[in-house]
Amino acid sequence: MITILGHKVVFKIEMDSTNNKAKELAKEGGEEGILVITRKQTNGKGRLGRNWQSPKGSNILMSLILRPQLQPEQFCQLSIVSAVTLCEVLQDVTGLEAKIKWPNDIVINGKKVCGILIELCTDVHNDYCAILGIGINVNVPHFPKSLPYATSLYLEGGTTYKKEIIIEQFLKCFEKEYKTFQSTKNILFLKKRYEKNCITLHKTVKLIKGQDEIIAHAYDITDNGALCVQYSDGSKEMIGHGEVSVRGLYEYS
Ligand code: BT5
Repeated sequence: MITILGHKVVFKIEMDSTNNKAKELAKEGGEEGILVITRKQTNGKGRLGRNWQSPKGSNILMSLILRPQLQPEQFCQLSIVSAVTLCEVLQDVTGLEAKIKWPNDIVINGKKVCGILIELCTDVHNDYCAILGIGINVNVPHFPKSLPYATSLYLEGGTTYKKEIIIEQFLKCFEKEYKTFQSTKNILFLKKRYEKNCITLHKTVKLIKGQDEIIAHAYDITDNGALCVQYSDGSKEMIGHGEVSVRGLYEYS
């Protein structure tokens, strides 16, 4: 039963970014669970200053205001909780083999179908909020040449999908996982499900940090969601979200 998430929906046909709008509302004191949705973004944002492109109408573009009872440094684990939930919801709704590319891209057949962007902000009372932004390519029939590694549910499944059903399912399932996460304060409760669906684990990957690229073997994720890698000289490192980009050697970036 949905009790909090999506209890109030703010919809506008066009926005610069649903994350920006949700952040603006949160800063003014907007309560937990407000869902911001649009049909078109003029300045859709990805992580690390990248952009998110989406043609009008065919896709899900949404952001949730969250006010978790957590330390700010635990907020990034929300991306793991949301990635597992989204991956499973997309599998259930479409029957397609959705998978997670660490930390939180959802891919199908090696191409990206969904991106997640979590941003932190403080409101007028200096309380922390997290903005959970989600872009899902649902019914888009083709992508520009600049996005060779993007795909949509339509392209993979050969049929159109109802966006409302995906959103509803996600809110219902995420609310449950979000509550558990707040009570346990770590991602142990869904680590096995993350591992089962993660295409990065137990693979040789390329780590990209600025201009530097280094090959490593991804052998585990920590209880906080960091990726454990081992280099060819045997040394090991834990990679946190947002520190580097991780790419498979053969699949998309
Ligand atoms: C993400 O960033 O994947 C997070 C994307 C979050 C988008 C949502 S939409 C609703 C909410 N409001 C916002 O303003 N943002 C959130 P990142 O991992 O940095 O991936 C960005 C990269 O993915 C880009 O540099 C492109 O290469 C690629 N890309 C852009 N648009 C794409 C699309 N529609 N499908 C697949 N890949 C895309």
